[in-house]
Amino acid sequence: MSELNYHVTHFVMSAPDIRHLPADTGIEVAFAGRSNAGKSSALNTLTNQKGLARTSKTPGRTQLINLFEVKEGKRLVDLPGYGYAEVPEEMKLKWQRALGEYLQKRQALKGLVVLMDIRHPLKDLDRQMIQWSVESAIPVLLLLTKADKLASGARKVQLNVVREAALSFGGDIQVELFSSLKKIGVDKVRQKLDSWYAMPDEATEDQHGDA
Ligand SMILES: Nc1nc2c(ncn2[C@@H]2O[C@H](COP(=O)(O)OP(=O)(O)OP(=O)(O)O)[C@@H](O)[C@H]2O)c(=O)[nH]1
Ligand SMILES: [Mg+2]
Repeated sequence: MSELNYHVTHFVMSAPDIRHLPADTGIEVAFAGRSNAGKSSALNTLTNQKGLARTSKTPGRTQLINLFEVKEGKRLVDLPGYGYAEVPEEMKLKWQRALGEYLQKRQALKGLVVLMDIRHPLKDLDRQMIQWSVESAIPVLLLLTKADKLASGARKVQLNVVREAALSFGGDIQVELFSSLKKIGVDKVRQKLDSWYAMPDEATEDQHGDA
């Protein structure tokens, strides 16, 4: 059982870059990954709400930083997917800038969920995301998504391969299997998020409370 009730999560806003986000306080957990990796689906599965985050068969659907609130001061963030080939170069650079900026400047960011299709893990941009997080001392939950696409033997092999590879980054990285379709790994995600949301919130919270 998880501490927080993720089912009550609601949409807050979409922003083209970090300047449009609400005050940089509280705790944010962001979902990042290649376009089509299953980020929006995972958010919907986690919160048990079909239409919370928009999903699509067309990669590159989520082009904005989408913000959701689980509870006051505890937010989930659906980040734009990276690595989609058929997006114009200029747009790609714009997203990548928004993404890099969010990761490097957002103080509220306390945990990053990196989602990778279990059949195509650890592409260059995934590695870059993980590297960024490790350098910024942000813990990472690596999810191997669409685990339902592999038979259970192949699934375990892939999990071990990625766990082994994750060690080389040296940071706080946990690797788990995930499937929105078959609801694999959902409790693991909720437990990890609970632990991140339970982190003490330095200095900011009291100034904004109504106590
Ligand atoms: N088989 C299977 N398909 C999935 C799973 N999760 C997502 N998909 C499918 O993968 C496609 C992309 O899912 P999204 O959740 O929209 O992916 P995304 O990472 O948010 O994509 P962008 O917003 O473009 O970055 C959709 O067609 C989903 O139905 C899963 O667990 N199993
Ligand atoms: Mg999406």
